[in-house]
Amino acid sequence: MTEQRVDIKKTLKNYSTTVEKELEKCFADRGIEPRLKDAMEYSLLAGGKRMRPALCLSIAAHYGLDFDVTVPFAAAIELIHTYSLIHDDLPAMDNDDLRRGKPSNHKKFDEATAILAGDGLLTEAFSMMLNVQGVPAERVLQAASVLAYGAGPNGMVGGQVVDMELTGKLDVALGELQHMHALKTGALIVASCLSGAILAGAKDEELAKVIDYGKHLGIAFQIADDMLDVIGDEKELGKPVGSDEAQGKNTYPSLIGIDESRNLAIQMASSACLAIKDFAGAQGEFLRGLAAYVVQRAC
Ligand code: GRG
Repeated sequence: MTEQRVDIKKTLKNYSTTVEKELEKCFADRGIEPRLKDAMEYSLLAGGKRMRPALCLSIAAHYGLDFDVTVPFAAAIELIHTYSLIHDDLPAMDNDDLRRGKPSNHKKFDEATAILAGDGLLTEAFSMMLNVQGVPAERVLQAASVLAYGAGPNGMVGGQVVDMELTGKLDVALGELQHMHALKTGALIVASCLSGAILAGAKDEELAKVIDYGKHLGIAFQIADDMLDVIGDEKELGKPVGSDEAQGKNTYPSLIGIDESRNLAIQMASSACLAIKDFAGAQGEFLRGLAAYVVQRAC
């Protein structure tokens, strides 16, 4: 986990700039109701890290696919991520007033608009994916289907339901927490990785490596996110430190303590790196560096 020839922050920024340009075009000149367009763009262009599209782009590039071909698909993943954040902040869910340091979508607009902005983003994402040009149609269909699985009832939406069930519950087991996060946070990260490999036509044995990488990265990312809420980085979190505890959330630090959380995060990032140990070249370095970086943010 120590190689650092690729500047991870700079590379992530480059990916994010590329994706951002695509996101800015998504809803332009389409005759969409101005309030809905404003609400979708308010959250979509609010400065996220764009980590999930970067994973898709980098893995597709590792297997030889041009960025130009992958960018619309990768950007579509960010639409799904943005929808999930808008709905997660709603009063019926986490009831958060802030996201990325700004009023959450329903605070800036209203609840109904926020629900519809999320719906619009999710629907548009699948339209963007299915319209990808430059790769065989069966790969596009398979990649979009992977995203539907990761974002849907067997993935992120299912994880959100488990999260609601566990919130405020006492004596939650570590296994229950891990299951919840594997679905809520991990499934979209895995799907971002896997879809990039599928679009590029990677072989089955390669797909297994990519899934393994994504699963471990997802856990490392979630533990780091939980730790930031405790050790404090409001700039990174975009919401007050201690929000998880205030909401009765079970987190890695609340279950196993901060030191054990740190150890587990480092272990998960190492396992992610191990899964793609044979990825040579700049993308391999970036992907391993990213695994180390998500943990370093919180250590
Ligand atoms: C409402 C269906 C539905 C799902 C919501 C992803 C999710 C499920 C909720 C987000 C809540 C949350 C804080 C989860 C912890 C990990 C996480 C996904 C953090 C946000 O992702 P980042 O750090 O965000 O990639 P940016 O702002 O960089 O895009």
